[in-house]
Amino acid sequence: MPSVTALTEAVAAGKRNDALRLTQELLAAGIPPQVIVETGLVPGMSIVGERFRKNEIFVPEMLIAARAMKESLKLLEPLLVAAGIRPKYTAIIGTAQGDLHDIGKNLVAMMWRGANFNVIDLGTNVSAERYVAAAREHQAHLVGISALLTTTMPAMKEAVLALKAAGLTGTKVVIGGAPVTQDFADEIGADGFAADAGTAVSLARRLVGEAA
Ligand code: B1M
Repeated sequence: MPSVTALTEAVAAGKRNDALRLTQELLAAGIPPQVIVETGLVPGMSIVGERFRKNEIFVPEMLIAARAMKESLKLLEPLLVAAGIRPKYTAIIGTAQGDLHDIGKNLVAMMWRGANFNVIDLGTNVSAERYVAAAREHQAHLVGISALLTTTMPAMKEAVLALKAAGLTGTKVVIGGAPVTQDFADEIGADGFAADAGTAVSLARRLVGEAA
């Protein structure tokens, strides 16, 4: 009998062929796709996030793990869609207006997907109005804003203020990026700050009311 724990370990180690094979075996053994995602893939990416946060692994290992997760998801996604199963939480993410840096933002998006969030990526140079419109349209539980330039931190503030002024009571705002700090998050009224992609996952889970 294949084990979901083996799948978790394959994802965490970035072994994509093993991840694919184990997913096939689990499906053949009758394990529902949602159970494979929740008990196999998500814990695998949680391990990756935690190791990254502790500087035990770096960006390349994280990308390799994500690739293993994607191999497995390729098999699972059509089955989940056919069964009408969608992730419980939706997150919007983008880089602040005027800012074209997207490597960190993409890592956070990838890790949120690994935590089974439905992530809508607005890309870079995102205006306050676009964050608000997307949060409203998708009834987002989270909006994530990334900034890498000190000169785009005011745009981040503008976006947070606009999201708060829009009265989207079910939407929490998370900010991050190299020049951003917890003090800045407190100052502009963001609901949370994460220093890295691993922490962004535990923060997101906490903010939507799931155990971190
Ligand atoms: Co730019 N750049 N850059 N750059 N660039 C920096 C950021 C800079 C620090 C370099 C330097 O001067 N030492 C500097 C900013 C100085 C400052 O404002 N304090 C700088 C500058 C000045 C500029 C330009 C103005 C240069 C110019 O044209 N004169 C220009 C601006 C363009 C613009 O945005 N309008 C510019 C352009 C570029 C490139 C296009 C060439 C390229 C970006 C390519 C791309 O992103 N697709 C680039 C790059 C690559 C960098 C450096 C070298 C690397 C950034 C990066 O990707 N880091 C950077 C110097 C450096 O950091 N060493 C630099 C890796 C990434 C994984 O880390 O993004 O911090 P990071 O993400 C982390 C965390 O911050 C966190 O999690 C991630 C993973 O742990 N995180 C979040 C990020 N977003 C988060 C969101 C969250 C939570 C956590 O919640 C939503």
